[in-house]
Amino acid sequence: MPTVPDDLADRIDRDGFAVVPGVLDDAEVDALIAAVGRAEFEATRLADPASLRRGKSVYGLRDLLGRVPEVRILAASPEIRGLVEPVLGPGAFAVRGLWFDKTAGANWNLPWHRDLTVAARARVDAPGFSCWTAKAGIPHALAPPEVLDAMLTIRLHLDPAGPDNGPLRVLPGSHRLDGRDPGEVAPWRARVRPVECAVDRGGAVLMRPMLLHASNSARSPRHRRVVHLEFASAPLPGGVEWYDEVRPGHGPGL
Ligand SMILES: O=C(O)CCC(=O)C(=O)O
Repeated sequence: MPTVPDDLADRIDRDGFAVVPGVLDDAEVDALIAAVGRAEFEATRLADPASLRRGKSVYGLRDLLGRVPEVRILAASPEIRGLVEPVLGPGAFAVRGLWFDKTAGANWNLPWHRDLTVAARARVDAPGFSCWTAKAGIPHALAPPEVLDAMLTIRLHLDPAGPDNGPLRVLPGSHRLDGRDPGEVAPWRARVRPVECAVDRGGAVLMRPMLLHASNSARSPRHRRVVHLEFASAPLPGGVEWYDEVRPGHGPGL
């Protein structure tokens, strides 16, 4: 089990992120690489729209909770609950899973942004939700800030991420909008020094989705595989429903 820092919830509240080493051991990382690798191979073979592509190269997969039973089990495991519950409380549940890789064939970069979308069971034109779209057939919308503020993302690193392979960069504290426009980036860039999240294999980055984050392409591309899990602890407002809800003790194999 990882050592969960006593001040984890305070750090997430203040900085919007925290790096926690040693969440998964080598065998758990190997098992996840194999399980997600199989799902990615299958999605590629079927030209499944859930696979994220750059040219011919696949660099990620959507709906990981629905497609990879091992990830569903992981999201409800004691290791992950031990990180989620201090921040979101015992009623938290996983709502979305994504997979990202960065390779020589798909050496992508991402500009500064916040994660503002949620996946829903169906489109409902409720107040605060906008820009509905379908991603791999799943309805997604921009969500109200109060929904995003109450969420937590855990990015589990299956390869080391360091200065030369495009690690996640964050602007500490930028998750606190204090009424400002979520689209605002320049004032934060001018005021806050970016932090590079170096993470070892098996470590995790916890972050609020509203935290401004970015990543450069890798200087020396090699795998940089990440299982990205999003958690919430309350129903969505206005009759919108989460696309998925994974709790301990429910679902296949748990
Ligand atoms: O893995 C990364 O570098 C960033 C991925 C990400 O933040 C995103 O897609 O929003």
